[in-house]
Amino acid sequence: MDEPILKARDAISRAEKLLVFTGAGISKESGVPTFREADGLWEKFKAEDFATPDAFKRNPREVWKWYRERRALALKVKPNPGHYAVARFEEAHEDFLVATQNIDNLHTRAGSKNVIELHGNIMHSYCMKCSHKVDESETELEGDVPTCPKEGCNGLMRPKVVWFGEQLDPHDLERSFQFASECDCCIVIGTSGLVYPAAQIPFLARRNDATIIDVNPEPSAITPIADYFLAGPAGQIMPQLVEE
Ligand code: BV8
Ligand code: ZN
Repeated sequence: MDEPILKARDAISRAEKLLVFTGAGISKESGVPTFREADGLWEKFKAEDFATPDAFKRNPREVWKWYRERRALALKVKPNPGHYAVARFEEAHEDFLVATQNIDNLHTRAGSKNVIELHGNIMHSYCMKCSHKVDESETELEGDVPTCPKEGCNGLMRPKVVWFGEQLDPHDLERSFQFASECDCCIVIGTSGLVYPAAQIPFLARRNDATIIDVNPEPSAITPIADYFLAGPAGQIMPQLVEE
């Protein structure tokens, strides 16, 4: 086993407060596309046309179609060894948090309990008029642009995700920032580290002198502050970090 992997494993096993911060790369080996790579979603679709409040106002039908397709894919795929390794850390560390930018629900399906979904969850929707929430993995909403199932409301439903220009849930963000500012080890997995405010998380951990471990086949915006850059796919690297 490589020296950096052994050292990273040691830092993880010694950590009293362990934070895992993930992005699209951890789900790539499950078959969920990333965003900013050559074969990523933003190569085919413009973020401004699908992932902004304006895009939804202009063309709710197209936006819904896009999210339904992505939801169907997220339901079809399975967590991979990277997600399972993260869930194993939680068994060994009492003070533990996963802060994910992913909306695919795969951390929860892999058994992680303490998860903050910074950008929402594609399995849920809510009414733009009365905020009524629906879990689509249980009830499929009908119509090209579904309307609120609550009697008499008729408001438009939207996916429960955070679009560009929208505020993240202030409570979730504050909790992640607080945890990052206090942790002694932060594992960053599969993110380009370009989307803010989420990308602040590893920098807050660094400021607290936490050991930063970056798992990614390519260097990212986080790599310059990493103590250990473990180059490779999460599904291969992460299981090597789990203590037997
Ligand atoms: C806000 C959810 C304020 C829905 C997403 C200029 C400068 C700085 C900031 C800004 C700016 N202009 C605008 C902003 C703000 C903007 C922002 O950060 N823009 C950036 C891009 C310039 N942020 C916002 O708008 C945020 N809100 O600021 O609100 C506010 C305040 C008050 C009141 C009102 C508003 C909201 C951002 C949320 C955006 N939502 N999507 C959906 O998915 O449909 S963003 C999208 O990017 C995804 O959610 C994703 O989670 C996120 C991050 O991407 P990554 O996960 O990192 O994915 P990426 O493709 O980039 O990278 C993949 C990585 O994986 C690569 O490094 C690759 O090498 C690696 N990889 C590949 N294979 C593997 C692997 N790693 C491991 N294993 C592998 N096998
Ligand atoms: Zn409603």
